[in-house]
Amino acid sequence: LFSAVEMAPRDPILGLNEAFNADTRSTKVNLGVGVYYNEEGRIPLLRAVAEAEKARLAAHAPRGYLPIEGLSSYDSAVQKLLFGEGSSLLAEGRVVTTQSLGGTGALKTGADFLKRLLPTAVVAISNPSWENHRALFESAGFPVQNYRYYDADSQGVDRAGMLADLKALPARSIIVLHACCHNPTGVDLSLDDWKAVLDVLREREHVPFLDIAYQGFGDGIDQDAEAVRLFAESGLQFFVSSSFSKSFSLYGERVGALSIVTDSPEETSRVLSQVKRVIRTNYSNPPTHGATIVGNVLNSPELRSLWEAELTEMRERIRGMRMAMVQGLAEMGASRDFSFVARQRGMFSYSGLSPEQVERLRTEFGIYAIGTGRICVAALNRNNLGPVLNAIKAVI
Ligand code: PLP
Ligand code: TYF
Repeated sequence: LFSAVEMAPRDPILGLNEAFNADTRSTKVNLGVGVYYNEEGRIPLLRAVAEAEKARLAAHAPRGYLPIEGLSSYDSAVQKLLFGEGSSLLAEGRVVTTQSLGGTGALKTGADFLKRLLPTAVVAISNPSWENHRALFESAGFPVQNYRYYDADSQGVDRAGMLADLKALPARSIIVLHACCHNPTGVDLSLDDWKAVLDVLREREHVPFLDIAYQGFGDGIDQDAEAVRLFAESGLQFFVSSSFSKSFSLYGERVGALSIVTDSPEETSRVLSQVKRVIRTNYSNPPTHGATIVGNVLNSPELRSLWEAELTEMRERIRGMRMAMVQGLAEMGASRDFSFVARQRGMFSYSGLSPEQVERLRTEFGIYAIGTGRICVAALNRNNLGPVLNAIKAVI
């Protein structure tokens, strides 16, 4: 049965993690995987989460099956976070939201549903994008293309290239867009860029699929939902995959959601019935713990404000590390200008380091980054910053 099975390639990011764990140097630093570490270099357990868990444990709640679409108090809290408290779409019953196994699960459920709706469509993702975007949509059966996005010369968005590529795709293509904190570049669209993109999507009847995995890590909860809100006002139908892995530091609990904007409550109930069918034939129904915790935090005024304060602290710590990196390298007389790092948003920076320089960082200094030059700024802290900057200066 298995004699002809070939070794599958490792996930480049998770594979790097394995190499990091096997490294015995005490000075090693992991800037590879996209995980937020606190000032002590640990993945935080948020106080809002700990409080909600304490209450849940004390309640000795039974663990029956959740509905196929997940916990309804969680699903509606997600909707308000994405579309805003006063959203007219929500009031009109035009959003389907189902709890998912992280942001990845939302993408996969959405992709499987779309395959039934648009079996011959092309999917387009940004160049570059999160590695898993291509693999997920290909495994759902779609051909996946790139649209131009990152412009290495300006360290910004190739707006003209992006718009031209979106125009050139076959009508009714599925367009995956990073709503904020672009992974891997850290380079986001401006509001004007979003409006221009929206015009092309409308004109070409493309189906937008907004992926928002870092809400609150850029400029704030509402600010980071700017693109979602703009699309909500546009009258278009679209998909949103969202994740609490980062914003609640609940990576392993797999807490996310798929939201789909429809034209009417009647459409909403038909769409929901089909999404439930996709879920049922994949994993039946989602797990209880993570969504209960997130739902309870979002729906409790005290825990909610505690969470918002902790999220602000994470966002500001990352911002501080960006500034410290720019300033530190300038003061050290680095041979290159790194001021672009301060303009990027979210956890990541496309640092401009070459594959050879990344390789030297790892072999000579025990500093792990992605071969593309992506570094996770959220893994820097006051202790490892100096050694990391010295190493960067040495390899450039
Ligand atoms: N989408 C993007 C852009 C991501 O960077 C990630 C990162 O993990 C995900 C989706 C997946 O989120 P999750 O870990 O919740 O599955
Ligand atoms: O890009 C990252 O580092 C995060 C974490 O298959 C991640 O999004 C990386 C690879 C992967 C799943 C999650």
